[in-house]
Amino acid sequence: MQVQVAIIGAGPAGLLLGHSLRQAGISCIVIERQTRARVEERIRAGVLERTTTDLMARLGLDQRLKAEGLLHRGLTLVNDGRVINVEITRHTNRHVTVYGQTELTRDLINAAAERDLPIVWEASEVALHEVDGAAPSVSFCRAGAVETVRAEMIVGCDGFHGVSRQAIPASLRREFERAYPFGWLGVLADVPPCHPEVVYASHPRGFALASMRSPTRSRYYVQVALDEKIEDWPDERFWDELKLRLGPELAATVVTGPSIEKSIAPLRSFVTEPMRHGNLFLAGDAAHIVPPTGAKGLNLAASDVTYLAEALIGWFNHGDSAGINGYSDRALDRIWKTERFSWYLTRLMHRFPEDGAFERRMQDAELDYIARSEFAQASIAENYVGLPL
Ligand code: RFL
Ligand code: PHB
Repeated sequence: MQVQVAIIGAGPAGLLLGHSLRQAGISCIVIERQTRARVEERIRAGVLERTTTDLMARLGLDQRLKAEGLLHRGLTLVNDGRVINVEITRHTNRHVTVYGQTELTRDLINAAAERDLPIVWEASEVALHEVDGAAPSVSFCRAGAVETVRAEMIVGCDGFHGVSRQAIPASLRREFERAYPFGWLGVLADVPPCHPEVVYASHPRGFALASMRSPTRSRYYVQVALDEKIEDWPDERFWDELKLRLGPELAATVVTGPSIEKSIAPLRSFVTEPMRHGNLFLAGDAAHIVPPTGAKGLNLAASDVTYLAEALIGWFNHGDSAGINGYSDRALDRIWKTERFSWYLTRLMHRFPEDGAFERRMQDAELDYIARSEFAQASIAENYVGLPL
């Protein structure tokens, strides 16, 4: 098989890129390791920036997003029970949209067949060949047989644990990493959200987050130590801990119910440079990870794709190499600023085991400053809605 672009990974990055290229008449294929069911059921992000919703609109795939997405014009910070409202729309004239990554992924997968975007599911042993040579290709194993796709360009959208990043020689790669000494225990439940906005709460017992998927489905998280086990967190313990950390005002409106999903995710900041090597490009979590505190991971994947689609369309449809040559620098410029915001909000809102009394006072002083300063709130709002492309 021969295509112009072979895309590895059917997460948001791979699917958004595939649809963007097909819309411009470029032939491509998406090669995914998991089953379709597994990809569709992964519970992850929930907050979409304009960059992401605009991309869905340009693809003409935002009907359900427009109908079911919840517009959020503010976010709420809580410091030990004290509530701070950050009015996103007043400061930025923009909003964010709450719409599950699960739903976005489903919309993209459902539209793939009618838009002539082939997706290979359950491809094992995916391997990249000659990424900086004249005949790049991707091989994989499906139903016991080895298949090869020849492509002019290969894009690695295979997430943090994927294989594409390793196809860039280690001597040419620079990796930057910060692993945090805690994770998030997340719970999904069919109960109405406790608050109309997303809540980020700092508390002596650790961070907590209140979010939602719909008016009847809530998503909550609490900071936990990395060695915590799911089995030690029956629903009742989770709800008690969450309410304590959100503080009395918000705890009063928490409706509890049986969890329908419960998982622990570690927190990490990571960037690899450059994001291009020869005919191989990286996009999304394959190239960078942010801790989820700013709700930026999926949105960064969408902004990478916006840049990369433009670059590849320039190359294939107009013979212009400026976009593909500039892609890595252009994407990294926005990635580093978004890494900064996610790291900052993580540092501000969590309890770090290594912190002493001084660091605790710094967190309190900063949160008090934010509570009283329009300028500080405007800066948080500006970053939360997403920096311009
Ligand atoms: P994905 O979604 O990880 O998709 C990669 C795909 O590649 C496949 N794959 C392979 N395929 C073929 N061969 C291989 N060797 C392969 N290895 C892997 C995988 O099966 C998968 O289908 O990466 P992508 O597309 O770059 O998308 C990134 C986002 O998924 C991620 O950044 C967000 O989920 C992060 N995130 C959030 N982002 C936001 O913007 N807003 C949020 O509110 C938000 N909340 C979150 C989050 C991530 C979380 N977790 C679990 C890490 C909350 C959590 C708890
Ligand atoms: C979510 O709804 O899952 C969510 C919201 C905000 C975040 C992270 C996750 O910062």
